[in-house]
Amino acid sequence: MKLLVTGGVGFIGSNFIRHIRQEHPDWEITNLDKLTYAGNLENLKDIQDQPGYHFVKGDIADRKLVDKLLSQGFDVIVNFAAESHVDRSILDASPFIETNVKGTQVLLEGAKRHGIQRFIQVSTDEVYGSIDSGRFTEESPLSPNSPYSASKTAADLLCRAYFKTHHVPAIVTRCTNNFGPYQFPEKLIPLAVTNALEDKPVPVYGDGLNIRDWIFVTDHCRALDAVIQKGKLGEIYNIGSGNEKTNLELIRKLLEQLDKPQSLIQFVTDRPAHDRRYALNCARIATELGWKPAYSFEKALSATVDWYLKNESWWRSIKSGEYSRYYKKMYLKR
Ligand code: NAD
Ligand code: TDX
Repeated sequence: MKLLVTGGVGFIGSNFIRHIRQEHPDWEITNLDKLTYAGNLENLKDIQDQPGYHFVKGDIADRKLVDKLLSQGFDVIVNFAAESHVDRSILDASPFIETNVKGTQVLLEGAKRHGIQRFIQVSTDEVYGSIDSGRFTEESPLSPNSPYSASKTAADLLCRAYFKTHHVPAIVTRCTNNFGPYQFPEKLIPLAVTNALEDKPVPVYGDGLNIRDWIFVTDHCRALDAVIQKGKLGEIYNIGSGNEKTNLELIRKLLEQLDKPQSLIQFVTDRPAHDRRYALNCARIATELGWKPAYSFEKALSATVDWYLKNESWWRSIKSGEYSRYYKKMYLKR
């Protein structure tokens, strides 16, 4: 099996590549990544020289490059490459349209021309928008509220259109909030843990009562592995673990685990159009593919906190770079 993984240097992509190396050592992986602020080669340092793994620096929106690469012959494309942070999409949506929309369209065209057997689009639960009670199924209407989620919705629907129109064998997955090792510290869990370790305030948007369903990244990778092997072409699969927490509950738990005072919590101005709650019905992937989450939330959260404690140089070097300019822009005005 020959896989083209895009955005594989980022948080989920790097965990996915590590998972596939372990579970399917005979699968060959080429990783196409632009190395944006979120792409850190350190994330795959242990794998970079292994046989059967190849890295290509480049942009998924670069048609010529994608065409040349796909002419090498691949069975599967797994598209993780994206601008992935909601707050950045509020500051400037342009790179989100370029990568998430145009980049996905370029990959779909390439898949069409080069006879790819499976195209996995890593979409998100955010395409559905917010739900106060109940759970979204794969048939629920799409109602994105941020430029990030609108760009992911466009990409998600392009997959449907290329499947219907051109028979590109696309499958879309919509997962809830991931956490785990190598997550960039602009996202809630690593931001809270690393700020607390530095005795800095932990910003909580609005009243802190927004709810997310948190899934350990390895469970998401296991689900994608099942979709590659057994997913039905043209299908959509919700992926979640039912660990619903308010942001405040989660941050309180993290501060407790780190033995840091609750007074580090700092309420700040809310995110515009802040989705109140995400929740998915994941019966389809359970019934059709036999996937269910394997990790308990408590254990996975402790393992994640331990990882940040043991890998201080990883996050400190990120926090002292481009990130520090973003952080000032994002939080000093709040
Ligand atoms: P991330 O920001 O950590 O990583 C994104 C990666 O994509 C980086 O390595 C970056 O360099 C690369 N990239 C960006 N633009 C590119 C381009 N034009 N060409 C090639 N590479 C490019 O993101 P993540 O959290 O790992 O998310 C991965 C995917 O999963 C995204 O598509 C995201 O929408 C989706 N997703 C994320 C979550 C979550 O909780 N993090 C949940 C559901 C879905
Ligand atoms: O400092 C913060 N304070 C805070 O209260 C940050 C960074 C976030 N929040 C809140 C906003 C959200 O309610 O915490 C929640 C989680 O925020 P993020 O980590 O930014 O994630 P979210 O906006 O929910 O989106 C994530 O899940 C779906 C990923 O970033 C997306 O890529 C994915 O599609």
